[in-house]
Amino acid sequence: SSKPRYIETRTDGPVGFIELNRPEVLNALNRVMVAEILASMEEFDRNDTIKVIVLSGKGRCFAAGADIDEMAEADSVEMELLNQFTDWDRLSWIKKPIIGAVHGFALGGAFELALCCDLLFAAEDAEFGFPEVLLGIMPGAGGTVRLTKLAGKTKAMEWLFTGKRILAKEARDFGIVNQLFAKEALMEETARYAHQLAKMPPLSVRYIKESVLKAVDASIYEGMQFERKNFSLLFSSADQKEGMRAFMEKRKANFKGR
Ligand code: CO8
Repeated sequence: SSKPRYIETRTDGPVGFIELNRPEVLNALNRVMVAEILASMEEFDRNDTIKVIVLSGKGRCFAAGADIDEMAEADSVEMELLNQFTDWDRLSWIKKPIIGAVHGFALGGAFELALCCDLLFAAEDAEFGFPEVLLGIMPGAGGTVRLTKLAGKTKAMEWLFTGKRILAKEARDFGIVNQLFAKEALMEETARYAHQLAKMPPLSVRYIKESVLKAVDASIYEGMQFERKNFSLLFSSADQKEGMRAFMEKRKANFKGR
């Protein structure tokens, strides 16, 4: 595949890194960039050696949102025909855990991208928000849905009506962010965590991710039926046999992802 223009990717053992790389406009997400993010996520997802994906931004911030220049003159028929959000739908089919690392701004579409991550780490200077309302629009890539599911209707309305920024500590207190780090330590700590997570039995992690995402969306009954199937399925993996044998033999398990 040809070299992406707006992102940079690299791997370090079992961890695949994707960095938004358009710092001169604060990593504003244009459509090509979103397509590149998706293509690289799918490539990492297919790559057997990669167990965890890390998403971050180069320069001053994670990203200041969708590229406003690109959509300023659009009309609604154009927007409809673009069907740009199919890329975002594909994002929810990525099976491996995605860790977002946010420093500085994560606004608009970039906040939506952060909300698609399975775990979110942030620097103490991180600021999240949906400023769409100030542009006379609203979120379109899941913002009203994911923020409401995560933080509840009360705060979601407040934040979305005004575009008010959510500072790092508040984001952590509302469960939007898993953990905060000093700005200088964010990438190192995120990488360390990703490598630890990569040592977990990959099939367990995969089905846990699927089941949790299902639970966000489904009734308790439906979620539990789904969980039960995944639970049973893990009993035909070699890692289940290895994990339980290792426990009984009082040794460390050696997981293979099969
Ligand atoms: N789009 C295009 N260019 C941008 C964007 C953006 N979202 N954000 C910043 N830039 C550009 C600026 O125009 C500026 O360019 P130049 O140097 O050529 O003038 C450069 O980046 C640096 O930005 P500033 O000079 O503005 O930097 P400041 O530190 O003064 O301000 C802010 C930083 C507060 C983040 C400010 O840049 C800002 O308010 N940006 C826009 C934030 C915003 O409104 N985001 C939401 C966009 S709408 C959206 O995301 C809709 C999502 C729905 C679909 C998702 C599909 C991907």
